[in-house]
Amino acid sequence: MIVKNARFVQSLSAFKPFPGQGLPEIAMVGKSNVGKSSLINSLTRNSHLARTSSEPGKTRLVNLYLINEAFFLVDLPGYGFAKASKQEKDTWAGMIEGYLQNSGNLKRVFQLVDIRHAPTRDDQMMVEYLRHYDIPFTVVATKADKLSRAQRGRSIPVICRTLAVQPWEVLMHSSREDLGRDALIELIERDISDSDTNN
Ligand SMILES: Nc1nc2c(ncn2[C@@H]2O[C@H](COP(=O)(O)OP(=O)(O)O)[C@@H](O)[C@H]2O)c(=O)[nH]1
Ligand SMILES: [Mg+2]
Repeated sequence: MIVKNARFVQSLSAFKPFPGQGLPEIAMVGKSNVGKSSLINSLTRNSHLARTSSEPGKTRLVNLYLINEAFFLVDLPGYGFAKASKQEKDTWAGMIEGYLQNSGNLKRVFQLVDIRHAPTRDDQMMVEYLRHYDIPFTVVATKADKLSRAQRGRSIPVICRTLAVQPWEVLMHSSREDLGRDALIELIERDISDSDTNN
């Protein structure tokens, strides 16, 4: 698949109908600062599409990006931002859950974890949630450029163990080195063409 065009459609602070709703959706979830917005930019090869920040806790909305007028990439608020108040955390959790429960056409979640660190309790809870609701997901180990090949090889089993996933359910990615993009694009392509044949 070639990404011919990608555009921001809307930010939602609570789930409600949006233009284009009904097209397949692929959503990014993960801790604040793990690289969700950067992944959207990498997938679309547009470094200015989704706002990235070195400061955690910036995306407080559900941001919808329409790709090739055919499907949405959805940037969800990051969880696990230590400095947020309890009330803010509840609001974010509510937004993530509101989206995941209400999206009628969610094909897959990319569950992002930083390849350098063992997944947190929040990551584990998120994965348990996805499993519980039978939402297909793929774990994306982000920022792979920060580790050597040998270090990467050691960190994948830790991620697998902590999240109880198989090695083939984890894809490495780097926005800096354009690593792993093709595999993720292929996955998206499969997900959205499956939805064509099911309709
Ligand atoms: N080295 C490296 N840095 C990354 C990568 N992806 C994201 N970052 C950096 O991590 C920070 C957070 O990224 P962002 O996409 O805003 O994370 P988000 O909060 O999950 O949306 C930014 O400073 C990015 O430049 C990557 O693949 N490699
Ligand atoms: Mg972001």
